[in-house]
Formats: sequence, structure tokens, C-alpha cells
Amino acid sequence: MTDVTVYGFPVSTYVNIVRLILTQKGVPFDFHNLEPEMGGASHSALHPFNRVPILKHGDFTLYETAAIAVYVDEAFDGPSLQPTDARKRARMNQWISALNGYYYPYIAFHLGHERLIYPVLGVEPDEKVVAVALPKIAVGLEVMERELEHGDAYLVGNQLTLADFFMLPTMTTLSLTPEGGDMLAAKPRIAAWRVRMDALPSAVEVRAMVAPHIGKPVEHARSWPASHRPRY
Ligand SMILES: N[C@@H](CCC(=O)N[C@@H](CS)C(=O)NCC(=O)O)C(=O)O
Repeated sequence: MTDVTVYGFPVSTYVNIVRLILTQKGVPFDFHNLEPEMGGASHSALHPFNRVPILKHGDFTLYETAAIAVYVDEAFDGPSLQPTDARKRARMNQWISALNGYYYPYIAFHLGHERLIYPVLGVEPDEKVVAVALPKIAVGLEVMERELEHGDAYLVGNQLTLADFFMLPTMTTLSLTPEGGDMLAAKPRIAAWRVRMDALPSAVEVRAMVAPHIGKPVEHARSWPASHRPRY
């Protein structure tokens, strides 16, 4: 019995950030698969911008992953995933903002859609979108590799923080694309960080939730070439 529900579609990068953080905190939750409702009235009632995830905790409903992540960390027991030191917390928030602004858009939204989501739906990939994304992704990977050069276990020193959980699903998506696999092969520190992250019991548990849905059509994405695809 739990009073926490995550709403979203199963392969969503942002949904999986929230599932990872809840699992890491030891918070039991139900998952409501919104796939058949995406874009409809019941979805809009939960998220006025028609995105996922949405978190319900009792009578409290919240959208936007950064807000949900901090709420979960602060509202529930379990080891804190936010540093107490102001500069380290700022660094964590820098990573979260960078994920939202630079990593997720080029890796998941552009490359991931063209290579992983559209082909399964029989939609021809737009190679121009891929070509524009790749150099942007290369910059992001160089930044991350450099930051990990200090020998720290995680993105903000040796404390596992929300930042690591924000980055993990996007890096996993990248690794599933042929271009991403090649780019990551040349980044040993990111590889070591991924091995560490993937071995966390929370990551193992969430991977098992997602696995049955990998490679299956995301039906509501049929409208994305018209609504979401960048035009160059
Ligand atoms: N700013 C939002 C972004 C969430 C987002 O873009 N989610 C994607 C899935 S990873 C989504 O809802 N896509 C559905 C759609 O656009 O139809 C957040 O941080 O939660």
C-alpha cells in the first residue's frame, strides 16, 4: 500500500529519473502508464504542458522533474541526495540545468528520437537532425569526461546526488544509439561512472521496470515528427 504514484510512459527519460530517485530513497510507488492517455483530457488535467512525469503524493500533485526530485529527497526519509555545502549543491544544480538544457535535448530528444523511437514506428529518420545533434553531444561528453577527471566517484565529488540520477537515463539512451556507442567508447571516465551507476540496486530495479518496453512502439510519438522535430 503506497500513497505515491508516478504518471508517465515507461521509456520516458524524465520518468525514469523520478523512478530512480524514489527507488534510491526506498519510497514505494505505483506506476500509472499514461501512454493511452497522452495528450488527452486526463493527461492535461495532470500536466498543463502535456509532458511527463507527474508525481502524486496523497493529495499533492506535482510536475517538472527538478521539482519532483527535490520534493522526493526532502519529503521522505533515507540518505539525502543533495549536498549540504552550498557550492556542491550549486554544482549539482548546474548539472541538472545542463541536463535539461544541453544533454537531454540533443541526446534524447534529437538523436534518441531519430534512432530509437521513429524507426520502430516506421518513420524515416531525419539525418539532418542527427548531424546537427552530434557535435553538440560531443561537447557535452567532453565536459562530463573532464569533470570526472578528478577521480571522484560521482558528478559532485564522492557523494551520490540528484545530478547522477538526472544524467543516467540520458547516457543510457545515448549508449543505445550507434553514434552514441562509438562516442562513449572513447570516454573511459564516463564509462567507469556508468558502470558504478548501473550497479546501484536502484538502477538495477528501474532497468527491470523499463526492459520489457525497450524497442516497443511509443504510440503517441507518431505525432512527434510534426510537433517535436526540429526543422533545419
Ligand atoms: N520540463 C519537463 C520535461 C519533461 C519531458 O520533456 N518529458 C518527455 C518525456 S522524456 C515528454 O513528456 N514527452 C511527451 C511528449 O512530448 O509528448 C520536466 O522536467 O519534467
